Amino acid sequence: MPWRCSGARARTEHAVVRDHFCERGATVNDLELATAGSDETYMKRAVELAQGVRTTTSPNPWVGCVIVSDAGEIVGEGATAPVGGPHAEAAALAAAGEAARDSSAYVTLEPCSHRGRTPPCADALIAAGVTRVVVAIGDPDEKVAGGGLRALRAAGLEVSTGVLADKVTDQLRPYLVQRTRGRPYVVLKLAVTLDGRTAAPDGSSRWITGAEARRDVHRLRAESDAVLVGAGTVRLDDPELTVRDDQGASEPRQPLRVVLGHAPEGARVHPALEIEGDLGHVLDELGRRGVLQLLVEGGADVATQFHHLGLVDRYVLYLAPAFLGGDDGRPVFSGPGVATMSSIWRGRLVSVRRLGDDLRIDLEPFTDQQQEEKGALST
Ligand code: AOF
Ligand code: ZN
Repeated sequence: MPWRCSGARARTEHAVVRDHFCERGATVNDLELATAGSDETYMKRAVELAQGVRTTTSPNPWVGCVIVSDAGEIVGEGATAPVGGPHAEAAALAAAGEAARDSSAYVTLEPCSHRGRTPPCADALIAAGVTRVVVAIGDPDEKVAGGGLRALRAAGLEVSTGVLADKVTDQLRPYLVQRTRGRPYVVLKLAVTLDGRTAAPDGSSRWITGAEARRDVHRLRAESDAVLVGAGTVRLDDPELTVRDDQGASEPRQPLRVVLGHAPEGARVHPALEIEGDLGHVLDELGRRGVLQLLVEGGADVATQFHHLGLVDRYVLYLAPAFLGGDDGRPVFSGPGVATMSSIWRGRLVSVRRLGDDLRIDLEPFTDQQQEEKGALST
């Protein structure tokens, strides 16, 4: 029996699409096709809003929120402001004003329940008269950790979780890693020729990749809270490690510059945190300082240490269509690698993108579970 268009209360449906189909005398199947996943549609918008503030909220998470009226109309949108400013929900509620009454809120991360630098978002949603809250993932921060969802439910709001959870888990990974592991999410960046070299025999490495790939590196730095190099790289390359725009001007928010070892006086990397010792402790210290994402930029010794200790969460390789053409150029890693094929390190290919004439290849280590599954398949 066809679904009746008129009078059907469809809080989670996209009313605009629904009306469009109703006018055309659509049947239930058409309607289901058109409206299915509309929770996803609003959450997708919230994810987009969060992405827009990716580089400005740290050490807070980049969160997006959309307020949707009972009629399915978006009446308010918001994203996390820089530290000390309103959270995503507060911004979206402010934009919605009175229209937030009886609405649904779509938030990428569980609303907070604590009074930190700003009042609790769960309370703000309740006070504004929101009746349903759709959340992608929980907030592992110990100040929240389920408290936001409990507060909303206790106040009688309907709460759904898990909408676009995988997408948001990916999007917020550095935040989630730092809050659960106490250490930053580690990105190892390598710029390499196709014959696997990072510098010529004389140490010169400017530039292996083209302008577009270098711009991308600046974006990678902009989303990182700290950039780390070894003291050797400081002596050899004298890098500045700042985030610059296309005109070469410094961006207002700069990552913490970290040198493993001592950076000579007068080096362009100053002011920098000079730190030595066990890399695990270095990461603990950076985690304590609120570093969510650490970008490791070189050189070979540092890359090798991070790699061998299994401390890299993501490998970003910029591959230039060029050869140094011998075995005397600088390799990606230093010292002995694995002795035999059965010990080879293989990563999971996350993405391959073309940037001008170069390629950007992202790899992740396999998780323990993925390793086990692979092992089971190959035996
Ligand atoms: C939300 N919505 O948009 C964000 C949240 O110091 P505060 O008061 O700014 O609180 C920071 C904590 O709030 C942060 O560690 C995380 O648990 C949460 N972030 N929560 O409801 C947001 N950015
Ligand atoms: Zn909040």
